[in-house]
Amino acid sequence: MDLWYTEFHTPNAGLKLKVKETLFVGRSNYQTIEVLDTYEYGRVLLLDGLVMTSDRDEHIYHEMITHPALYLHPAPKNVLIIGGGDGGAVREVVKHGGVERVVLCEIDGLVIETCKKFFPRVASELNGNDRVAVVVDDGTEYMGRNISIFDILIVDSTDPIGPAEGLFKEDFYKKCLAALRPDGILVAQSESPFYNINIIKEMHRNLREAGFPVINFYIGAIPTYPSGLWSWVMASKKYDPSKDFDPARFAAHRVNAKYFTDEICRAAFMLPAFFKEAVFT
Ligand code: AG3
Repeated sequence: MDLWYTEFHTPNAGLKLKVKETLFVGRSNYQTIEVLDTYEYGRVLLLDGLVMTSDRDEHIYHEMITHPALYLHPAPKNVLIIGGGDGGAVREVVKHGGVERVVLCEIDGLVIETCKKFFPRVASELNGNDRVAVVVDDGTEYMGRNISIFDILIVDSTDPIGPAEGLFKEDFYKKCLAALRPDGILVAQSESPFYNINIIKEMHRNLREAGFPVINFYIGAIPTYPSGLWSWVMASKKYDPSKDFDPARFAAHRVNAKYFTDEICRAAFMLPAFFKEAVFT
């Protein structure tokens, strides 16, 4: 008998994966955590039934949530990641030799433990790298204790329902601004432009209200996420991806990546007409 997993992206459409085996089901204080072994995408991490990470396409998401900001900032040294308990974003950040310290602040310790066990390639830098600190805490509270410290802050969250709801609000973005150094850069995953353009519009409004003068969205293709078309937002007080990428920095040090290139890095900020119209007019 065939076993299939379905994530509904709307009541009438979704992602369907044929399952070899269910490897783990657990329940933390925050959410249900599951690991499936699938035929097409390898191991898949589900939080509250939604796909977060798959062996086959996680690199796209993790390269795109990290490298653009790490190339835009001229000398990033201190990086904070909120969420991202699978460790994929950490793995990409430490590829930048100039980064001295990466803090991963994930609210759910069981996500970290589960990923270390079932996704060793994704979580590879969560153990034994002395540039990496793993903190199990609420991101907002952690930032409150660390003012004007970070060059880059990455919000690698779930959808804005459940534990991550607050991470899309103006109040949270104000705290991000305070935790960043004056020339720091905030990056957050910003959902599917195809299905969630209203969330994107609201994030844009909330970031502006919180006091970020430079706000740019960018896109990439993630096959296992709703609609396959995904987006991230980059906000700062200073650096602007539409003019401040320095070709010399790309040339001087290249990271080993499978999706990200310096060309992708510029192209990703070129937005489809419907996106621009909905968010900026
Ligand atoms: N972060 C974004 C996941 C959003 C996917 N949404 C969905 N499947 N409905 C995932 C964490 C990866 N480090």
